[in-house]
This record gives sequence, C-alpha cells and structure tokens, in this order.
Amino acid sequence: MSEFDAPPAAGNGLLDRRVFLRAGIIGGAALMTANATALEREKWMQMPGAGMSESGAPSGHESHIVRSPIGSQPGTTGAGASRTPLQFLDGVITPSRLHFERHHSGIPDIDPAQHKLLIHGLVERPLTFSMEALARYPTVSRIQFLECSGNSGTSLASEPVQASCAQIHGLVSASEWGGVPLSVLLEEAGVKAEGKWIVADGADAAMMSRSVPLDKIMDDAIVALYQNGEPLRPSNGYPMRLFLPGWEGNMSVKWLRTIKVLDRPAMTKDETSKYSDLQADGVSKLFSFPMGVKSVITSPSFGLSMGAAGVYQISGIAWSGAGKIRRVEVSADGGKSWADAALDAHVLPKCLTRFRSAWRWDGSAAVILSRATDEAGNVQPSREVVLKGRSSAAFYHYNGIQAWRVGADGEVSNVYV
Ligand SMILES: Nc1nc2c(c(=O)[nH]1)N[C@H]1C(S)=C(S)[C@@H](COP(=O)(O)O)O[C@H]1N2
Ligand SMILES: [Mo]
Repeated sequence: MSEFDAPPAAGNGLLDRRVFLRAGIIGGAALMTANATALEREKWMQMPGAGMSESGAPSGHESHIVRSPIGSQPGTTGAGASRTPLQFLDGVITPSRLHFERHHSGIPDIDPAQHKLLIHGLVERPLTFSMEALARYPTVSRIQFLECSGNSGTSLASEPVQASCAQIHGLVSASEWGGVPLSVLLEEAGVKAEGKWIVADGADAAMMSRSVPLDKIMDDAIVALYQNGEPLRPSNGYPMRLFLPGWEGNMSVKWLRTIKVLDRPAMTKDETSKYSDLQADGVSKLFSFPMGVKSVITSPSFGLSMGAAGVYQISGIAWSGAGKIRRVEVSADGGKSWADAALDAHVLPKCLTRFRSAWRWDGSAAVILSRATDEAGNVQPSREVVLKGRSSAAFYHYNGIQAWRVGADGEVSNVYV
C-alpha cells in the first residue's frame, strides 16, 4: 500500500497509519525528487575529510538547533530557563546538549571530589556518601521524560501566542537516566516506622528543596549520576540529582545534597509559594505530583512552513506521568474527526512516545490537533476542560490539546479550538 492508495482514516486528508508499516511512504519522497540519472562528484569527495576529535559536535549546517529562548529573572543571569527545540528533533531522546534547563539560582560549579550526599532524619543510621561510595552501588538506567510543571503555561494566555513549539512546550525532554535506586540507600540507612516523607535539598544557591512521599521514593526514584550514557551535565544536576519519573520536574532536585526522612511534608518555600494549583473557588490543590497525559505535534508547527500541497508527515510527542502512552489520535479538520497515529516502537512508561500520521494536504487552510490517551485510560483534555474550575491566576500543569493552523500559504500559526 502506498499513500496514494491508502484509505482515508479521517476527514481532510488524514491517511491510514499503516502507510508507516510499509514501504509506501517512499512514494511521497519520490514526488520531491527530480528525474536525475547521475550525480556530480561533489567537492567534499575530492579531498580527504576532517580528522577525528575528542568530543563530537553537531554539523555546522544545523547551528539553528539550539535551546531557546533563554530567559532569566530581571537582574539575574541564572534564574530562568532555556527550552528544548522540539520542532527540530525527531525520535524520543533529547540530546543532552539540548535538554531544557530550569535553574532558580544558576548552575553551581561542584567539585565531585568534595561533594557528599547526606541521608538523615527518621533513620536508624544517618549516612553520607561520597561519589566514590555511591558508584559502588547497583545502578539502573531508564529512558524517561522530565517536564517542568510550568511547561505550556503560555497556552493559558487569552489569545494564542504566536511562538514556536520550543517556546510554548519546550520545558520537556527525555533522556536515559542512570543511577542508584534511592530505595537501596534508604534501606541501608533504615527508615524508622514513622518515616513517611523525605525532603530533598540541592547544593545550589537557591537550596531548592522539595518533599516527596516515601512510597514514590521506594517505587522508582533514583539518585541519577548518568544522562544518555555520560555523567550528568552540570546544567542537569552534576554530579548527582534526584530523578522522580513522571512527576513535576521541580521535585527532581538537582545537585542533590541532603535527603531527610520526615513524618510529614516539610512545606518548603518551593512547594508552598509555587507549583500549587489555585482553583476558581480560591482554594489551592495541596500537591499535584504526576504530570498529566499530553501530546503536541512538533512538525508541522509554528515557524515551520509547508511547501506545495501533497502528502506530509504529521509528527509529534506524547507522554504521561501515569505510565505508557496507549494511543495518540490526530485530527486534520479541527477536531471534527480523528484517526489513530502510528506510534514508534519505543513505547516506554513515563517516557516521550513519538507518533506519526500521514496527511494528504490539499493546500487549503486546516487545523491540526493531537490527543493522547495513556495506559491508565486518561485522555488529554481540551483547553476548555483544563481551564474549567481553575483560577485565572493558576499557571502550572497545563496539558490541554495544542492546535496548529496550517494556512493556505503554508505558514503555521497557534490557534485555540
Ligand atoms: N537544586 C535545584 N534543583 C532543581 C531546580 C533548581 O533550580 N535547583 N529546578 C527544578 C525545576 S523547576 C525543574 S523543572 C527541573 C529542571 O531540570 P533540568 O534543568 O535538568 O531540565 O529541575 C528542578 N530541580
Ligand atoms: Mo520547573
């Protein structure tokens, strides 16, 4: 089956996802290729190429693929964020150099030989771990996403902000995180019966600190030492960070320094002044830990433009703090009809999942959307549903459906449906 004879799967040109399972999509590529019979021997073939190097770097032709925008609080250089350029990436793993950053007081320059992790509070044996000691514990690695709870907050604006996918949704990334299960370290310290929470502190000037229920710690929390196979980047917590799969990014305390076992949450400045969801009735939800089910089409998206009418791939990412993505549906008619997208083979729990749909664009204006469902049965809500019951001052945990309008001129804009 090529996409030319693929059955339509939904309105306005969405094609059956099976085109991704067959060689058919090649037909689309052929359309864009001239009928050449021979290739010139290009200049880079006429002399030996560059030599080896100690550390790789992206092609100079891809220098636009950088984190942006970089914003910091007035009067500071390190209290802000940089975002992952989602619209230029494919697959699910974020290259470490492009992992988003969110710092409250810059990146500390930590000497691993001097850094220690202290575990204390309601434990039988308070313990400190040097890097060397930690490295001797059994490690695990998992590919998982990290999302700031402020991600996509731009979508709360009363009018759609015309900004790139990075700018609106780029506070999410995924890496292979490797490290020591925190449960192993806590078992060694011996948690007392009254220990029900921990509070984790960072070694940065902000001394970021967050409380985490012990159940989550014992379930899948790790002290991460590795990111995509190499030691963590300084911006992502070198030499060690707490990593809490699927939970709001703020709780994954970077530059981890102390873990104190408590009988209740510590109610730190970072969990009372921020990251709570104010409701329309003036009451805040106490805590919102797992990130909701969500998806976004990364291509086409704002700033990318379409060429001539024809067959295109709609591609994006979906994720959920509750587990695996079960399904992603795509619409090309503003939500009137939907078709299942194809999911790439790596569908991992609490990870980004790449989805793809084939779309025969007829060259006229269209609104494209994606909607994710996770294995717990949670369905990504519309913007309207997200806003319902929320205070207009609430900012965090936006997971509504993103709509992009493809204009007849091929330009893509942000719209609300
Ligand atoms: N010590 C410390 N940990 C921290 C922060 C911080 O400023 N200091 N920022 C938090 C926030 S708000 C988020 S979203 C994540 C971001 O992790 P990243 O910079 O590796 O993407 O780290 C969290 N951990
Ligand atoms: Mo965050």
